[in-house]
Amino acid sequence: MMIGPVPLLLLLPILPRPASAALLARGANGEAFGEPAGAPEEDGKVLRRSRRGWMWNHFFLLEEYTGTDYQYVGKLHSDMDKEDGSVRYVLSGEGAGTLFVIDENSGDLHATKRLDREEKAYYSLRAQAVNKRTGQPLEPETEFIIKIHDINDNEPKFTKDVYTATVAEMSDVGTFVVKVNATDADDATYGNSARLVFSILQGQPYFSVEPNTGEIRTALPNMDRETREHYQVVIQAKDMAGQMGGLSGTTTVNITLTDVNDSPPRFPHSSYHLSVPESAEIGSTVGRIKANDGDVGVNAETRYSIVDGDGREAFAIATDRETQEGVITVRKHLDYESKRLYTLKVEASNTHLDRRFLHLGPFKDTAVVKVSVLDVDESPVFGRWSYIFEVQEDKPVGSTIGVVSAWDPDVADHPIRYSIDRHTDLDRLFNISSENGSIWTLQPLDREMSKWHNISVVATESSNPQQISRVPVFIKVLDINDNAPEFAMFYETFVCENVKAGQLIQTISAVDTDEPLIGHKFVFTLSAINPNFTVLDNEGNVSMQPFYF
Ligand SMILES: *[C@@H]1O[C@H](CO)[C@@H](O)[C@H](O)[C@H]1NC(C)=O
Ligand SMILES: *[C@@H]1O[C@H](CO)[C@@H](O)[C@H](O)[C@H]1NC(C)=O
Ligand SMILES: CC(=O)N[C@H]1CO[C@H](CO)[C@@H](O)[C@@H]1O
Repeated sequence: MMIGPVPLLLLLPILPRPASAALLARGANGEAFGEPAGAPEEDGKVLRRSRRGWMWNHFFLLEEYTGTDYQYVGKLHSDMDKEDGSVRYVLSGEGAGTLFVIDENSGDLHATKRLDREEKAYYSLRAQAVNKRTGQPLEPETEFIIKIHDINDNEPKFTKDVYTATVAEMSDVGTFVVKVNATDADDATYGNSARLVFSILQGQPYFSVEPNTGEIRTALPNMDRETREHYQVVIQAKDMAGQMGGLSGTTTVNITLTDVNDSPPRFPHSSYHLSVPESAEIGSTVGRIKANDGDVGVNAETRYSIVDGDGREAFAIATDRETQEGVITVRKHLDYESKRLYTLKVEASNTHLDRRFLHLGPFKDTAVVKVSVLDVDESPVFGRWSYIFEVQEDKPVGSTIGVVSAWDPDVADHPIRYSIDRHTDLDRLFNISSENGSIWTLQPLDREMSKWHNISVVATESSNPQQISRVPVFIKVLDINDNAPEFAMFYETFVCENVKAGQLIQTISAVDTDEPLIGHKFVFTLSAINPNFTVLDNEGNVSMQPFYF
């Protein structure tokens, strides 16, 4: 950190001062600077001012002196001093007697300690020449300044130990990435101790640093994130304007290339083969295919579509946002027996295109997807959703009332067996031919007992009893007039002996269980002819039979 001592004491003039002081100073190197015009210079001897009003009151002292002796600062001399030993020099002010000591006889000024400019750059002191004998001042006190001269004892320091920065891949050469900053505690106004120059120690040829500003820029064209994403760049700052012997500091800059859409989606295979059972429900997934995209995020977003093929109607494709896969689904019912293989031409295309990189495209790709429909052992199919049969109630037992039919939709076309679900025909009124599906009665039917017999017929594949279908069979029993009218009740009629002719003595009604339930018309006649009574039909809904004498 410290460089060797360079004993150098300078003597400089400052602005004219209208004083009568006559104290002169001479620098440690014996040279005088800024001597007013016309001032004679005698090498090795104290300079005398040629003109009153000029004051030599600046000393310069190198910081970080490491010598064993006191560092010589300079010499004070009063022109009242005839060098006869009668003058004593007295020092006061900052550090007087501690940091700085004066030889009271010769006026030689020394620094007792190592001084650090970065701690304190100026010391303000006063000196006076007094008569040794009388103690009287020979002239007014004189102020002077000791300026601590900078040496390059501070290395450059970056404001951050580690910088992180990003820059888009494929950026043009010279694209700004980040600016690094370094400071140097040394005196920037003097010499080159604080003049920094940046250079790149690691990170070439990808990046460069501007020597004076610390701006890091890209240095290589077509830097591809998909090839390499992270770079560690080491930047050095060196003072002394980068010259030999300067001090240096380094910092690390972690640079990440950000993604641009420079990679098109590409199917890894030109054709795919998927299969789906014919029983697959609409909307169910057939399979997934994926076009690879080297980019990330929105730059890898891909949309899939079916652009051609005989399966355009039967299948659909959508994008899984998470995985960027194309998901093929069933769009309509499939039937192995009618079509067993579909072909789809699927296109994958990027959704976020970057105009600057379209020449790296096309940003889409196609693949052929063949979808095989797999045969599924399907249950028998009835010719109708339901059957309605009508049967007259007086049909003899064993009469066929209807035929149902079902078949196996599979290619194998296995024979079908029919049966009646006995839970729907607990009284065993019906039977069915297991071979031909014809249904007949096992018992007489009575509409007046039950007008409907709703049963369920089961069709089973003879080769696979698991394949079962059912169909409802509604059997309607039709009415025939198989019931005689009956009197609604037993009638016993009493007639008074003095009853008058034409007087109503009894109303009679009848019922019939055949259809219709109400509204039957009955004809009433007297079975025993007795001229003393008559029956009158009043043609009402309910038949009434008045008796007359
Ligand atoms: C159906 O099969 C039954 C015996 O199971 C038979 O009596 C009937 O004649 C057959 N009907 C037809 C239309 O073949
Ligand atoms: C049978 O089906 C017919 C027609 O659907 C319906 O009117 C009737 O109520 C049903 N009978 C029974 C007992 O379910
Ligand atoms: C058949 C019958 O009973 N006829 C009777 C009708 O009424 C007359 C008069 O009351 C009787 O004399 C009949 O016998």
